[in-house]
Amino acid sequence: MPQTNFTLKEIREQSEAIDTVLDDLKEKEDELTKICSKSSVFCLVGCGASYYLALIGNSLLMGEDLSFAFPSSEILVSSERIPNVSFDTILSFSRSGESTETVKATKYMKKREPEAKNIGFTCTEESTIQKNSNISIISRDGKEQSVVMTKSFSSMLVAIEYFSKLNTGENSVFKDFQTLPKNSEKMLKKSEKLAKKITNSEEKLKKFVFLGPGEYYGLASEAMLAIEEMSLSWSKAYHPLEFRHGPRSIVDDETLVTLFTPSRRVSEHKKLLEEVQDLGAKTLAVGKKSDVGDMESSYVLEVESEKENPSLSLYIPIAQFLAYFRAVKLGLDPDNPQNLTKVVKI
Ligand code: F1P
Repeated sequence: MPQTNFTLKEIREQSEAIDTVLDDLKEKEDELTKICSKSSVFCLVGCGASYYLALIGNSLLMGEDLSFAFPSSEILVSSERIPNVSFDTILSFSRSGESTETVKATKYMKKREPEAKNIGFTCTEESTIQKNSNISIISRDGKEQSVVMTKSFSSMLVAIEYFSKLNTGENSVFKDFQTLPKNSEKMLKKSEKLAKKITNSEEKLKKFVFLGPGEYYGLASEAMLAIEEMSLSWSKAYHPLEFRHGPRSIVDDETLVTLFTPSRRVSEHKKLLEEVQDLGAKTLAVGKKSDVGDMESSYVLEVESEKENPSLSLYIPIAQFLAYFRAVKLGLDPDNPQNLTKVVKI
């Protein structure tokens, strides 16, 4: 069994990374609020896991303003398909702050919209994304050795959640996040324990499906990517009720279907999970006790939070731990994922 170290260590460190990024957000809250007060049309860009951050941010901002999220490469390859609107705020997501496509996409959008404000979300000080932005939110403790994004993802996720709350006009948002680091610590312990249990008891599993509606779809997509990158396993992400329209064909007793459950339309999601179980799949319901507590599911992970809408950073560790422990069980090395580099420079 290969000796792996920093990926697991960094997954376990994400509550500290969240705590630190909250300090940066609090420090910049006034400046960010000023930008939000003048923002109405957002463009969000990122690559890989950072594109999934853009997807989550897009869903959160769309409730309040007009928002569009693009894989950075699409800004470059399909620029004629960019909606003909006047973007006033560009959000660039990049752990490294150096992914060529995100650097170029941001430059393209700023050229197209010279008046637009650009906010960089990164883990890397003095990076190109940071230097080129009007203001940047830096998750200093999100900086990691792991090729696969782990604590960088969850801490940058908190940053876009915080920003989207500021954008609703809510002021002094910091108080809404004060219990998050503690709840994150609790979730890390619960998630690691459950991931080990599933990995060790469900030997037959070969396929992993992650389901999430709205802002949870970006989360499901990141869960899918973590499984693919670390364990080289078959993995997919869908909006939950889309699963009936074809993808359910793959379900069998070698499939684990994970549902990231918001506190909305719970009964419909509960029914879907029961249908999937009837097809022979193992299921994992992740959500607040009030939503998943009575769900018919092979496994349930109750999210520790007193909030109506808990931070999505509490939902992702289970997928990261599942990916990690499965990889190690398969004799792979999560610290050196096959075919991947930490930054894609072209
Ligand atoms: C992040 C990213 C990762 C991917 C791989 C290559 O880019 O695309 O999502 O897993 O590690 O880098 P960025 O956030 O640094 O721009």
